[in-house]
Amino acid sequence: ALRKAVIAGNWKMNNTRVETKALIEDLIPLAKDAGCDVVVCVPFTNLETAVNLTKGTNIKVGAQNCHFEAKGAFTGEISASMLTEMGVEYVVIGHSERRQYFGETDATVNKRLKAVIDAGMTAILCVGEMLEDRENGITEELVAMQTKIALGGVSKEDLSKVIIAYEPVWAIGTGKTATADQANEVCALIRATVEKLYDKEASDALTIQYGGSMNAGNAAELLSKPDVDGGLIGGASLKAPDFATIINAAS
Ligand code: 3PY
Repeated sequence: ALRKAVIAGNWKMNNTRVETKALIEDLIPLAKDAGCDVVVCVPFTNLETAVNLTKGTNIKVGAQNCHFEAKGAFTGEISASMLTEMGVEYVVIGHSERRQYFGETDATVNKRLKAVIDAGMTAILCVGEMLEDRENGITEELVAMQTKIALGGVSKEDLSKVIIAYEPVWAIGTGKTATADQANEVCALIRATVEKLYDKEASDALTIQYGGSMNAGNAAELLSKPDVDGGLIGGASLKAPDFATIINAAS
């Protein structure tokens, strides 16, 4: 990676409050000398615990979703200001699990992304193709389209509040990882798409993570690639030593 890396754990729907406390307490000493930015994206119910425990440390806290409206009749949703009030600094937007299971579309991803930025938080925007798309040879078009729609109406200045995570859907929760070259190829394509939308200065500054079964064993090789600026880590972020190995590989 040519840029300072960001290593973010996506805990998904894992860990109770008690488990959150244990994991973060294990992680703090292991991550304290990190040469990259470290984020843990935890379930809503654990945000307050995570923010309190990480105060004064180099670990930042993220949520995994955020509604686009400021308030109102949206049962089960959480607004951006509810998150900022709690000290949350990052929000994962458009993870493929939300797109697949919860009806998330490129249009709602765009709205959520803008709500996160407007609230002063950093959005970790997930894009990526399904296996079928890759087999049909439309990875480039699809990922470029997801990126363009998600960034619609986002100014160049606000782009500094966006991280893009390239997560091939076929590599999520399957144990299959893209090769480092495949990951770099699509990360570079995303960067080229952003350059066309904005300019080279903006695309050079953008953090683009790889996600999809990144783990302690494959992180170093993935992170050695010039366009891979970090990782969004699923299962391996649930074990402090594994997550620490990835942090060290990025430092
Ligand atoms: C995974 O690695 O499984 C992820 O989805 C990370 O977000």
